[in-house]
Amino acid sequence: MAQDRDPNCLFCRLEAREIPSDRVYEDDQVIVFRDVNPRAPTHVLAIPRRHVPSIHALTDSPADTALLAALFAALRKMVADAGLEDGYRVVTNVGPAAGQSVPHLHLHLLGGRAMSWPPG
Ligand code: DGP
Repeated sequence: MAQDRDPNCLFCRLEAREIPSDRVYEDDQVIVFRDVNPRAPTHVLAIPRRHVPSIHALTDSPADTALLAALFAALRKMVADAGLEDGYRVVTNVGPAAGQSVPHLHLHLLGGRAMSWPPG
């Protein structure tokens, strides 16, 4: 299993409240907080409490399968809270070539404006 916490990881530090954030949801596996640099009227990030570098590091284990389900379930709650049922986008950048700047798995939820495709 992956190391539970990386003391040098920004999002592990945010999870531990060493770094403040605007937390909008939490449960035993997942926290959701507002992105510091929002790209849409609603822009939150769902992260696992334990350190996972990206979805690429996940396995087929029951624990990882449950973690993915928990991340999406948390975002679905945010969709309902923000009234985004008409449309929204969920993005996870994996690796530097895709623009991942924080190496701790996070799902972006963006909504509240029209979105174009493809992303840059
Ligand atoms: P990505 O580029 O996919 O790795 O997205 C990382 C996101 O994390 C980016 O949209 C900005 C956000 N972010 C970076 N540092 C912080 C922080 O300290 N607090 C919060 N709330 N968001 C952060």
